[in-house]
Amino acid sequence: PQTIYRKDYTPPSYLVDTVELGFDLDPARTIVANRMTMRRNPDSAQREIELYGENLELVALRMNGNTLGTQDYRIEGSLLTIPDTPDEVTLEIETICAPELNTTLNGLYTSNGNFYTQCEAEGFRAITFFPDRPDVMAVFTVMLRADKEKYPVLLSNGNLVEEGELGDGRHYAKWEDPFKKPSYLFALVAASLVCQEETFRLADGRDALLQVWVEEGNLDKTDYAMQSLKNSIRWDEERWGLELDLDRFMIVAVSDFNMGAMENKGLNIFNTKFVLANPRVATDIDFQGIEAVVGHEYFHNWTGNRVTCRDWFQLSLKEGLTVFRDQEFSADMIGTESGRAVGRIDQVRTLRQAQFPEDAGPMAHPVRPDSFVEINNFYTVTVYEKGAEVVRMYQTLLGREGFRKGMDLYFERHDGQAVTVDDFRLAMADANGRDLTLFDRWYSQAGTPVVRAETRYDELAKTYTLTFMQSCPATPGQTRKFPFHIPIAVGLLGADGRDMPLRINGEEKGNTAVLELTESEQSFVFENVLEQPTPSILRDFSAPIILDFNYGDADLLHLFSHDSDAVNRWEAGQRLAMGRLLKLTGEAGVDAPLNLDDTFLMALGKMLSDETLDPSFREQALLLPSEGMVAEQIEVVNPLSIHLARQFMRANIGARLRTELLAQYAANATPGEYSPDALSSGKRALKNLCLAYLTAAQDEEGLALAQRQFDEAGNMTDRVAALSALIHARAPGADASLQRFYDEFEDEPLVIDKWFAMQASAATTDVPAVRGLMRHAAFNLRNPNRARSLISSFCAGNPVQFHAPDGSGYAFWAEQVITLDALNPQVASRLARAMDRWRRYTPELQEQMKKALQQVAGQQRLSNDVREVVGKALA
Ligand code: BAL
Ligand code: ZN
Repeated sequence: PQTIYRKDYTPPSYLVDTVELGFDLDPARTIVANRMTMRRNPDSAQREIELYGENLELVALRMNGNTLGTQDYRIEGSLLTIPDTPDEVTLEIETICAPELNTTLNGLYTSNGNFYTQCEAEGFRAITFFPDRPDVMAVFTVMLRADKEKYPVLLSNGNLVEEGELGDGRHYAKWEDPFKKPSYLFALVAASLVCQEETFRLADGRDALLQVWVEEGNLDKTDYAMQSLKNSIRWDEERWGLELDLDRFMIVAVSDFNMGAMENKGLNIFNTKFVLANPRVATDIDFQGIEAVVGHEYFHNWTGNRVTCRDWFQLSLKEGLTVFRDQEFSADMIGTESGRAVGRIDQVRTLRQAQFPEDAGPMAHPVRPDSFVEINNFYTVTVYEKGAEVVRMYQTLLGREGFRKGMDLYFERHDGQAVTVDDFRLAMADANGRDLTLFDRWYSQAGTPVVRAETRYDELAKTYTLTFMQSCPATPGQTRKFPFHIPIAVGLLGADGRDMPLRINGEEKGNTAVLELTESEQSFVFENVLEQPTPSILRDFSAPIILDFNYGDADLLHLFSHDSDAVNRWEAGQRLAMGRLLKLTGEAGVDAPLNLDDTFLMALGKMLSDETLDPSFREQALLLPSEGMVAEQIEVVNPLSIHLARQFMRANIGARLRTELLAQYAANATPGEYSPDALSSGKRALKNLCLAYLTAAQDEEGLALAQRQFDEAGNMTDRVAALSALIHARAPGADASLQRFYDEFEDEPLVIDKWFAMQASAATTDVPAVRGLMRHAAFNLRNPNRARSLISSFCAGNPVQFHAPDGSGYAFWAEQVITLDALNPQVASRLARAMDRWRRYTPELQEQMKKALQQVAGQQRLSNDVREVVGKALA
């Protein structure tokens, strides 16, 4: 397959001013008429019109009224080229496609008999021939025609301008989007749906119509999405001065969807997972996800749609920025400092769990990649979450006000344009009179920087010197790295646990100083330091780096008890736990007896029972690093040793902190009506973690509590937590409870996804058991949520069984990647990433993983998506 390089970017040869699309919708044979007015781009040296089209039957092509024959144009792969074209052109193109045969869920497809589209990144070319690239922005008018009984609802972007009957049972609707947009933001829905709607007064006094569309039977699950949408609109007005620019804003939920959701202009299409919720079927985490994703897609209206990307290498321009915005939104919705910190801890966990491994593996790429084979493979944690960290660092370096000035300038300069991450960086720099040249390296260099810290206290001079040395490991295609511009927030704790006032070069810095690293080695001298301090480095996780500092246990215990920065307080606990997990893993690997020290357990116990702290924070502080995170710290990974070590630790916590766990289980009950607010969900999280530890220890009372909680649960959060605890503890009631759960929620697909996922990730579920679940009547490989709930949960979330010594997990993986690839390359390619880190396992496992990778790579017919992933893994 062909690699596309960022350096090869050239402007489009033609610009499109207007597009009129006519759809005669039929599942087997949809006719698309496309009429577009185009003009030569003065910025292009190219003379030809270039259009992209895939899986389309070309029926007619007319230029300025004249029909073109096959001698007038060329088609090579997906590129249609018309040479010798005049400066101004009207093209009329008629094509046919078959939505019901489209299992890729890219372009126009059917789901439960309804029509939906997904065009980002390059799905529009499966709908009609078009210069399908984000820097071609046009004004769209869309006419939809379909059977009225089957598809009573006809939606597209922008405003509804006309609708009516066509006779013979068909009807039509005409939509106009007043804003020019790239083709990836086009959408249509033709379906039998119902909606919750509301008019909402915008800050400027206009009324907007808000709608949440779902399949019949789901209207009892739309309140939270609607509320989240209203909160998002209000928040964007208040925090950034950004208003909704349309009269109508629609969200449509569809159960077959590759991504989480899509920000099509005025017509967001969502995976049902991020719309449908009520206490009976959705967990606290689901509610949080809905708020975040509804916010995310809404915020794209400015960061993505009004200002879009020049090319797909710039994807993080909109994604990193919009993730940052949705993170800030969620934090502001909680509204407390400790709630904000807990959200930040979740973000750090995601980075370490998923992004750091990506940055250290075969698919490592800069936030702004230099090349790709398949752009769909670059909707990654690096582009999204590391991209959000990069945006956050601007705010850390410039302050909140300075960052806002940069955002204002960015919109002032670039509204209506397709731009680059350089443009964003320059807006930030110019608005603040700062030179941010070096900051570009966060976009251009892959890999997680490692910052080693050393300290020296001079008792006589009363100075404390912090020296930092930064480096960054080589990544594919990038051997040499240059120093990054890294903000490191630092505090110093005295022996009494309080923050010391900080002074550097005679300047008072308050309790937290943001130090700026720009060189490979730099020292900072704190003055007037009256006693040897304990350093709290990288407060609030001020940069996406690995901090290499040799903390002793005493320092960590001190920070765990006292650090005023909640993120670093949590971090101290994680370091204490990680040290012990690594030691236990080593011991488990040689069958040595396992022991866990009292000091650590006492610190955990004290934290658990400290009721001055939010339950949600205590839950975070007690949650151990995952098996995957432990694996990242080890040179030669044996997943079984890690699992045994971590299980030993969990069981020990359960047994030796039994009294405290039972007490906190009782103290954090949330009687009364369910509410997904931060305090209640934090209490449930802590309570359910207590339950997980007690059952991990096979505590009889704990097991009885889990069964009772399952039997009596009034909400899905408590029900799933109890059932998971029963399954993982192999409790006698686990099987019967699983069956009851299934029977009760058989008609709720999102709950049945949980049912599959819980079983897939249990260490007792081996490959034959997964195959058994695949034969279950409710399993369906074509539905991405369902496929992921079983297959991905097993391959990526059940390390012990996936890495079974007999290689059965890898053989299963290869088989599923190959089967899925023929249906849906995007889903297959995600699953293929489960092998990213294969070179880090024991030689025996490596050999079998390599064999499985080679088996996939050796397939004749393979999508570019999967070929790129396995090819890079084997390279
Ligand atoms: N743009 C693809 C889905 C999302 O990031 O919102
Ligand atoms: Zn996004």
